[in-house]
Order: sequence, then structure tokens, then C-alpha cells
Amino acid sequence: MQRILSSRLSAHVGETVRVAGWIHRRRLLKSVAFLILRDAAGLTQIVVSEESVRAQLETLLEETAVAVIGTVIEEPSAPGGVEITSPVIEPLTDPAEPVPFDLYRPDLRASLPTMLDHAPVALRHPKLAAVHRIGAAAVGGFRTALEAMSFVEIHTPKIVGTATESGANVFKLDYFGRPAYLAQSPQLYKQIMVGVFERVYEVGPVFRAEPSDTARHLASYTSLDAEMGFIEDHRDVIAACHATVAGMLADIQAKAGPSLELLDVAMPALTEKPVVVHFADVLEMISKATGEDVTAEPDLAPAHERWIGEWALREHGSDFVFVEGYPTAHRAFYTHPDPARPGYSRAIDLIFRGLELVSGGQRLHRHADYVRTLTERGETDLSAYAGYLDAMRYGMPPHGGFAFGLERFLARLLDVPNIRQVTLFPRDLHRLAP
Ligand code: AMO
Repeated sequence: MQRILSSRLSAHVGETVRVAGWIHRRRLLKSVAFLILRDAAGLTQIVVSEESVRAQLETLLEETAVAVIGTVIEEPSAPGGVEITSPVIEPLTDPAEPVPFDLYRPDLRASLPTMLDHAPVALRHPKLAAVHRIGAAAVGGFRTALEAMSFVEIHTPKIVGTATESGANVFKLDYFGRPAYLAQSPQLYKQIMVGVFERVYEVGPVFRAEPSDTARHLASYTSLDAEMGFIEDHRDVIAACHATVAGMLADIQAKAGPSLELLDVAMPALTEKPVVVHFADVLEMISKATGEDVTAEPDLAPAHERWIGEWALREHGSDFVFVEGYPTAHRAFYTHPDPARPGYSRAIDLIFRGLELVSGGQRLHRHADYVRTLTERGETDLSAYAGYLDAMRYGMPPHGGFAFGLERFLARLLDVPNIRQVTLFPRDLHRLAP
């Protein structure tokens, strides 16, 4: 007999069906017992009146995987408006051991470390699972939006010979006796691939040996990268990034509606045109507003990001604000300076609800500029960059791109204080399992 998912049962009233899932909860009342079955689509109420089936249910603990054959009847008070009666229960595994938490309660009552230690079971909680359904929809939206703009998906090596973002936070490894690193980003490869496809994107893991314990840094996160050629300047990158955010939000709403509802998510406000403010103006505004002169700061501190996030919401009704023009010296070597404003660059960040979500901007594209910049930054041996520099040597158009951290996006979207709450199996200073 074909298995029917919980969400489809209402189309089978009066029929005998087979359902399968996990025992979410047992309610053993005096006269009757209920088995609440959980499958990928939701919950099903199964009414157990027969003595022998009840005795069997008493031996089967929560989270045992079972199949049930029974009759579907209408029951307005049950999930989906139907329930199953006269069940025959077939355990699909040995009876489970007692689980460390009550997964049937509306919220998982456990500390974050306990939840993470028991992630394989904790993630079955409908609210935790909902987080990652929203994540899946966000990634789907990222792909759809970029494909619609003619970006081509690529997959680049995660074991690399050069650090891309900075030398400090790379994981070193032994590569057949040679030193190698885990990729901190697909930066160099996505730029190289602009020379092939003009527009490329990648979804994949990246690795940062973050030495400190913060609520917004992981040692491994999912990077959503894009890179595009033949741009005028970084404003073209902002436009593409803004359209990508719109696509992600649209797909989340279209594909993860029930999860958004379960988690009571307030969808962010995105204005039709991007809100853009220059780095120097941000510091100017903050100095004016707080009375503390921060105009000489080389970067935005977390408190500054929060400030500009609140400003964007107050002044423009937007949960997103692009900051352009970060000081060149504080950005990666591939950053394109702003020819009109010495010291400032065409680098951008996108701040989402007060947290940096995206970095990007226009890149250098002339071979000579790379040689000069790398040398000025103290790189003595450019052979590590040979392939990358070849791409620049043989005709690279003006180009730029951006990268989102998926977990950061989810943390702000779902308004959780710690990025680990929205990461499937977080990796940090202290955690390597599960
Ligand atoms: P950057 O290093 O700023 O830029 O990273 C881009 C985005 O990735 C997220 N992120 C992180 N998320 C979780 N844990 C971390 N340790 C972590 N580090 C970064 C943030 C950040 O905005 N190559 C450039 C991108 C580009 O210019 O295209 C880069 O990697 O959301």
C-alpha cells in the first residue's frame, strides 16, 4: 500500500491508508489512547481504542519510526481536520530509547549547548526543522534570482594553496606533504571564472579559523557568492545584490510559509530601490548623533552597524542598508579604490537589521594593479597567485561581486541572538561534533 503524507490525508476520508513517520507523542488516557505521528509534512492524530494495540503503543517510545494502516475520518479538532482510526501499528525499528527532550512540546526546553550536543534529535523538533526549511528556501531564492540574471553556478576547490581574505584565520592542512589551506572563500576562483562566463555564483562551505567565541562567527559557514563582469562600478554590484535579496525573500515567502508562521517571523522590509550610504557619512552621522568623534575609524564596529541599521529603518523604512566606500587599506587586496576619493574604495557591505550580512564591491582588474597591490601589502612570492594573476594578465573586464553568510542571514531574519541557533551542525573553537 502506498504511503500517504499527513498533508494529503484530507483527500482520503473514508479510505484505508498507510502512513509512516515518528511517534511524536503518545497520550494514554483512560478510555482511549492517541498516537500523534510526525512526518516530513506535519502531524497526524491516530486514535487507538483496541486493547491489544494500546498495549503495543505502551511499549513504543516517542521517536520510534513506525508505519500505520488505518481508516481516515473527519475530525475538525485534529491536525488537518482528519484523524486515523482502527490502526495497525508496524514498528520500523527497534523501540527507541527515551529521547533527551520532549520533542512534542511547543518549544524545546534545553540550553543551547545541550541542544547542539544532541543536534541529531533536537533538529527533529518542528521549530528547529522550520529554521532549516527557511534556509533551504533562501538558498533556492538565491539561485533563482541569480539564474534569472544569467549567472552560471560554479563549484570551486575548497582545498587551496593561498589565503584569500587574510593570512590570520586560515586552517592549515597537510596536503600530501605540502602545506595547504581550507578555502576562506571562493574569491579568487569566482573572479577567474568571470573571465569564462562573465557572471557566476556559488553556494558552498567556507572555512575561517576564528580564534574568538562570538555570537556571529563560525569556523565553517555557508557562503553565497556571486561575481559579475563588465560593470560600471560597485553600484552595479549593489543593484544585483539588492535584486538577489528580493529574490531570496520572495522564495522564502512562497516556499516556507508554514515555517515562517510556526516561528512567527516578521518578514523584513526591503525598499524597491536600495538604500545606500557612504562609509564616511555613516561615521559623520554617528559622531553627530552620539557626540563622540568616530570619523577617523577605519571600519564599522558592531555598534556602528547597529546604529546605521536603526537609521535605515527610521529614515527609509528599510531593514537593509548598503554602506559603500570603506577605506581601501582595511579591505582585501583585490578591492578597487575609489578614483574620486583617495583612501576610500568601491567596497560595499550590506547591513541587515544592524549586522553585516554581505561584503563585496568592485575589484581590481588590471594585472599591474594586482602586482603592485600585492607587493605593497608585503607579498614577496607572487607565485602563490600565479593562476589568479594569469586571469588578470589575459584580459579581465571591470568586475565585482558579493558574498552572503547564510547563517548570518537566518540569524537576523529569525531574530536569534546566537548564530549557532540557526546552524545545522556548528563548528567553532570548542565544537567539532556532532
Ligand atoms: P567576508 O569575509 O566579509 O567577505 O565574508 C562575507 C560574509 O560572510 C559572512 N561571514 C561569516 N559568517 C559566519 N561566520 C564567520 N566566521 C563569517 N565570516 C564572514 C558574513 C560576511 O558578510 N570574499 C569576500 C566577499 C566578496 O567580496 O565577494 C568575503 O569573503 O555575512
